[in-house]
Amino acid sequence: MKFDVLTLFPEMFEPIKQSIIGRATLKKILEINLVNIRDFSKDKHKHVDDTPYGGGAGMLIKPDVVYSSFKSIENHENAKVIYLTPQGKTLTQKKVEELANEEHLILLCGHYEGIDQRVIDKISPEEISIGDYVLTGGELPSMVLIDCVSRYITGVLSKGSTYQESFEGDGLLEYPQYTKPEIFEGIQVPNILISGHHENINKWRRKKALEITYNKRPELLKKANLTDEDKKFLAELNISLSD
Ligand code: 4GS
Repeated sequence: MKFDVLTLFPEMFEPIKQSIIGRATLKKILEINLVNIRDFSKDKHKHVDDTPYGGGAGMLIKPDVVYSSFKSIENHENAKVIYLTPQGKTLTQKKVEELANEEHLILLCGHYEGIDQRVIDKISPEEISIGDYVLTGGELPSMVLIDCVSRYITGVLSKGSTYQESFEGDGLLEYPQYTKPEIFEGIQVPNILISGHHENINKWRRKKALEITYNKRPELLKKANLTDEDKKFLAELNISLSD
C-alpha cells in the first residue's frame, strides 16, 4: 500500500518511521512518501501562506502551491485523496477497514488556519476528522490514519494480532492480559489463565470483555455482535441492553 503525504512539515513524521510501521516500510509492505508542499512555492522566498481575504486572524496555505504539490504525485488521478480536517466524518474502525482496501492514499495535511477553499473544491478529497478537538495541523491526524490503516495490510502485524483488538470483529473492548511474574506485589495472575484449559480460558476472556465493555463503554455494547451465550451471561449480571 502506498501513502503520499502532502505536508509543510515532513520532519514531523519521525514517529511512523519507528516500530511496526517503520519495519513494514523497510520490508516494502508499505510505502510512505512525504511531499513537502513548500517545494512547490513559486516565489524565491518559498512562501506558502498568506492572509485571508476579508480579514481575520492567522494565515492560510495558498491554493496554487497545494495544487502543484498534488499534481506532482505520480498517478494522483487514480488515488483516493483524504483531507484531514475537523469538518470531516469521524474516523472509525469501520472506515479504517474500508481504507485498507485502497492501493494508494494521498493525505492532505492543513496547518495554521487552513487551506484556501478553492483547491479543496478542485481536488474534492474525502474529509476525515480524528475527533472533535482542534489541533495545530493535519500531520498528527495523518499519522493516526496511516498507523491504524496499516495494521490491516498483510505482513504488517505478526500473525494473529489483527482481529483480536477492541472494536474489531465483535465490537467489544479487550479482556485484561497478564504476563510474568506470576505474582506481582503479592497479586496473583487469575488462576484460570494457568489452568491450561483453553475452552474455559476463552469463556473467561469473553466474559471479561463483556463486563469491561459494559462498565467502561456501555454504548458500545448496544452495537456489539453478541452471541446467545453472551446475552445469557449479561442477563445473569442483570445487564439489560435496552434502556
Ligand atoms: C483535525 C482533526 C484538526 C484544524 C489543522 C485547525 C489546523 C486542524 N484534523 N482531525 N487547523 N481534529 N485539524 O484539528 O483532523
